[in-house]
Amino acid sequence: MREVLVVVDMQNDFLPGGALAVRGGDAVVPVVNLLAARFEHVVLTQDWHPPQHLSFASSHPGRRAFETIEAAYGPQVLWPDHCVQGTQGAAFAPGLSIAHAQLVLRKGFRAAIDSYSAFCEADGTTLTGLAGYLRERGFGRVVLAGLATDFCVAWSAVDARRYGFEVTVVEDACRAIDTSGSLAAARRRMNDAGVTLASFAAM
Ligand code: VGL
Ligand code: ZN
Repeated sequence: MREVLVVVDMQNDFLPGGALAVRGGDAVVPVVNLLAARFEHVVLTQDWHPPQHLSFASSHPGRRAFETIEAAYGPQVLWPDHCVQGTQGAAFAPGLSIAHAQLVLRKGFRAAIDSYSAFCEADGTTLTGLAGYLRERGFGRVVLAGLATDFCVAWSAVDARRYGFEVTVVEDACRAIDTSGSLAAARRRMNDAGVTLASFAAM
């Protein structure tokens, strides 16, 4: 079966020192590079928000980061401002070395809709076009790595199953934010969706 590696949000703001730092985010850069070298086909995703994005706590006076609000489409976790379009924080990690990546897919660019998933935005209906792209190119299996395990990786993995792909998440090529039990919940949702959780050594 033709397979593609999707590398999720390996951006400065998710590394230590960044606006929404993921613990150990820097440690997975070399692992992701090694993993990517084994794949002929690689897609990179890039979280890409306009200033004053709905997911930013700063857009909601009186609210703080990591609180949850009720958006028009359902619950939305509020984050520090991160991955603002065109900023250094939104740029790929300097150590990321995947020159052969074939597509960079940006997501979260609509002011009023977040998008953890690389396939479908948080309103549950707005598609990014990735499923169509991967299908047209004949891929049957999607392998995922990157940041963060419990948000963009997990949502992308579950959606990839929903759109009919075989899915493997390389857990040690990912790191989690883990707020309010989000990692345990994400692993449960991935298991229930039929996502295979693997280690780099098993790849
Ligand atoms: C992400 C929270 C907000 C991620 C993106 O890449 O997992 N998490 N935006
Ligand atoms: Zn984001």
